[in-house]
Amino acid sequence: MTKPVIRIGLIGHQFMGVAHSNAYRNAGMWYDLPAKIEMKCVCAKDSEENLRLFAERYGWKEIETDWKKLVARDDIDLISVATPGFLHKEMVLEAAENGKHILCEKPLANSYSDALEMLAAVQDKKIKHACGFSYRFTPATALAKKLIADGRLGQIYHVHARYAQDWMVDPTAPMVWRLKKELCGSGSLGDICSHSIDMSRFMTGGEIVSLVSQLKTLVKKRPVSSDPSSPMDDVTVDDVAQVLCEYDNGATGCFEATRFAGGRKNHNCIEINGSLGSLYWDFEDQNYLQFCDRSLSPEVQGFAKINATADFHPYGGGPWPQGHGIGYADTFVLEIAHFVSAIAQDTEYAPSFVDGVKCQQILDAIERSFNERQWIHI
Ligand code: SOE
Repeated sequence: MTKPVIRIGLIGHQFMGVAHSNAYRNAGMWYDLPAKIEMKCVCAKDSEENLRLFAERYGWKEIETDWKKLVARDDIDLISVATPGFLHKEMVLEAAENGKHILCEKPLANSYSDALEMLAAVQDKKIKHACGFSYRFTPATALAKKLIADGRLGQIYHVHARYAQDWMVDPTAPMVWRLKKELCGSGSLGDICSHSIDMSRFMTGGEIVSLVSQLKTLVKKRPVSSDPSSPMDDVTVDDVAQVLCEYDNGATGCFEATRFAGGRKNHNCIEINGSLGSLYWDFEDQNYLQFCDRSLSPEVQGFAKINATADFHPYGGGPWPQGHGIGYADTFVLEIAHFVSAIAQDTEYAPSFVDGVKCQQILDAIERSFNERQWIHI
């Protein structure tokens, strides 16, 4: 039986555009998909010459400089939005209007109200929608979810998540779009705390019901460029976000997101403690899940370091035999393999825009709590 073809239009050709391109190009190689992926067209705000070089290198058949033309084409089935957050809403609304399936990078939008509008636009149409919380597609994080769902941690007491990087710790590092509120919505909060919030929902199934927060901009001005005589420009977002919260299942939570933690390169980690055990996962050691099983006799209790790469682990432990592991790019390959399969088989997909909106609601509450200096009940 011939497989249906899903024709992709990508918008954005920077870091996420490359991650999406690699995933569309390799998903069908690593996984036996129920559909064929056709990398039809890449669109970005760049010269035609640069776009052509990108298309050639990453495997796109055509180029387009006007995203509105791309989302209206009747030979495109799926739009991948890999642009800065300020563009997400208009692109998603237009793509939804044209009946396209949509994968939109995280965070879904630059505000909760925009995210709600985007969800409404896709819900009353027969289109599938995905929000790019790619870390869910790590065998070790999915194993954590399974162990919690199987009751191996018992009652969940604590969620403790820290997402720490250090690419902004140098105050002379020049201005980037991720530091301007009108472009990115928020700083570490939306960029990386969003992953921790989603991961805590994914692993525990719990929802945050109240929170209090602190947001801080540590370096308030940055040079516009690396040129020594460059003028300075204002940073208009948080550099660090810290949150205390409570979940609907009674658990307490603590989050920190910063890009000023010297030595932390992509230290996306989470620990979950329950009545029967604990889990710890760190992206910088992403193929392993640490699990403390309190049902064992005390003299042998402790964190066991599980190599989550065997074929009986979630997602088959990755595309290779046990022990070979996965990398950052593989989570996007798994994410897109699952999304394309959900489209071809008309099955449920998560994380969808519903998860994107839920995360945006928490981000909004975190900003309100800081601005109003009080606990916010969601
Ligand atoms: C920058 O902090 C960033 O690229 C995030 O935007 C990504 O979501 C994360 O996966 C890596 O770091």
